[in-house]
Amino acid sequence: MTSRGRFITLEGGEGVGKSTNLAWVCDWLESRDIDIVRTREPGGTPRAEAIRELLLDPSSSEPLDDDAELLLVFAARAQHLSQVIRPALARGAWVVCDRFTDATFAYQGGGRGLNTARIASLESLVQRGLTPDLTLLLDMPVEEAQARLEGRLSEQGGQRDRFEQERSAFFERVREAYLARATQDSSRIRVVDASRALSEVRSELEKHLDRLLNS
Ligand code: Z5A
Repeated sequence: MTSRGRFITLEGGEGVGKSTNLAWVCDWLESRDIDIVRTREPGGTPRAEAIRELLLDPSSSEPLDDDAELLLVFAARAQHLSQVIRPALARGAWVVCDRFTDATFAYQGGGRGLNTARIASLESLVQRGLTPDLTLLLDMPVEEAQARLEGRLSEQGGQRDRFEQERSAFFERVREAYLARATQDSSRIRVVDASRALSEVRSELEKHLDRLLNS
């Protein structure tokens, strides 16, 4: 019988280096002959990507209700779990996902101030006990991360999405909520200081990946 694959998520506020390090994590695993599925939230399937567009669209004149935002995040997640994550894990692949439910507790719970018990009940409804095996939480001061993001925007252009248009206080609450969650679940969520040089960040990521690989 094929053993279930592992589920790894990368988390953190905007601009902390999730995309940059996710690519490196995938290369690291592939170089060890691990079958991986690289994906992201919100999104990961055509229908879930359509929900992502709705969530990130900064242009709409109609404000998005906070509860509608929360339900859309979980609707996308239900689709992603059934079409991509569960089948991949069942066939023994490792899933590497850019953000997952910790982001909902951080953004909708911390950032928007929604009741975390309600988020937890949607989590159990949609996930039915499935949680990541390892979460790498990239953490750094909000101002420094925003400066990195500014650098990327001025190099590559592009418009700020609906979340990126929030003020610093929102991202401070997001960061606090992430760190509080890491304290509650310290065996799964590993906090990595993302303000350091990439080589140092990666040697710490490698330590956590090695531990998971050998567990
Ligand atoms: N959201 C939500 O509200 N609820 C949920 O449940 C979920 C998501 C799942 C989309 O996420 C939005 O969805 C997100 C929360 C919400 N909004 N926000 N904000 P996303 O992941 O697509 O968007 P993002 O956080 O804005 O990602 P990002 O802007 O792509 O940032 P990043 O991936 O963390 O950073 P990066 O692109 O890898 O790095 C930024 C720059 O820094 C880049 O130029 C790098 O080359 C540079 N960099 C990276 N690391 C380093 C180091 N160590 N040194 C120097 N420079 C570095």
